[in-house]
Amino acid sequence: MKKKTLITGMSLILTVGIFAGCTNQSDSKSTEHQHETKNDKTNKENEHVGHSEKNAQDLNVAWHLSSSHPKENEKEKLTIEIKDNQNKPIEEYDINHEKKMHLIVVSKDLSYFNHIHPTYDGNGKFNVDVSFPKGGEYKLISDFIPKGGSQTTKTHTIKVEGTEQKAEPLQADKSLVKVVDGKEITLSYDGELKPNKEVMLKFNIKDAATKKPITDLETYLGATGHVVILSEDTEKYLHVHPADTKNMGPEAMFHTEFPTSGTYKIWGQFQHKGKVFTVPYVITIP
Ligand SMILES: [Cu+2]
Repeated sequence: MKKKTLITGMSLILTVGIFAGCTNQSDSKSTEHQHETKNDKTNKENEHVGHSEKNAQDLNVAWHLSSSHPKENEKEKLTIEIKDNQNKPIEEYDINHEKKMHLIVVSKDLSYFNHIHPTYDGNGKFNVDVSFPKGGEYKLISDFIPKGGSQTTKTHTIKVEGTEQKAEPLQADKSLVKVVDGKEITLSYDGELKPNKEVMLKFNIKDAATKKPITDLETYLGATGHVVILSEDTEKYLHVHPADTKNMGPEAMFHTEFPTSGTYKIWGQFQHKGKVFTVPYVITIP
């Protein structure tokens, strides 16, 4: 079954960034104006996109929030400032899936997810407005490619004041059929769910009311869709794009590999009729 799908599966070229196990290094626990000055772990596996494998660049990333005590539901301006190890701003970035930077904002319990694109304002500075729906800890994950370098992931943790909700432990979904924004999305996979084993995730998208397959998805970030995967402890981050931009549904396929056993949350993002919808799943890799 896997073979067949691979043959008919066209040229699935993709970018998989695996970010594992370096959170202590690049994560700052306190809330505001915390500067990160640690070395960076750089994602590899960009060979299909044509980036040569370079040595991981030493980067200094500083995260500034407009408020020193961010509160729930308040708009904050977030600035992410990227410098080299000589403290000189990194001026140029490659465009990756239509953007210079991708930023994922999640609550620590993974119940909240937001995928946004900070604006590059020059001088190594990216800016974006953020807000947080509840009190508690949030993790920010930025993803970018310094010009001529490789895909880089930097993370930061902030504490937001406000009503904290008890974090529910992540539980694997009993059903992989979800309804979001009038669409019924079924997640299935080809291959074995095993650590370090390639697996193809397949999202099948129907109209929830008519059950008709949706075949007119729109390109989102230069592809049929976009998938972000985080491990339960938020330490492992996978960002997966399909390269097949011609297939506009009803099925979208993404190759990936889960680095370890454990529970993961997956967010598939697709665009239809001008609107992006996000469908979450929780699965366990035995
Ligand atoms: Cu993005």
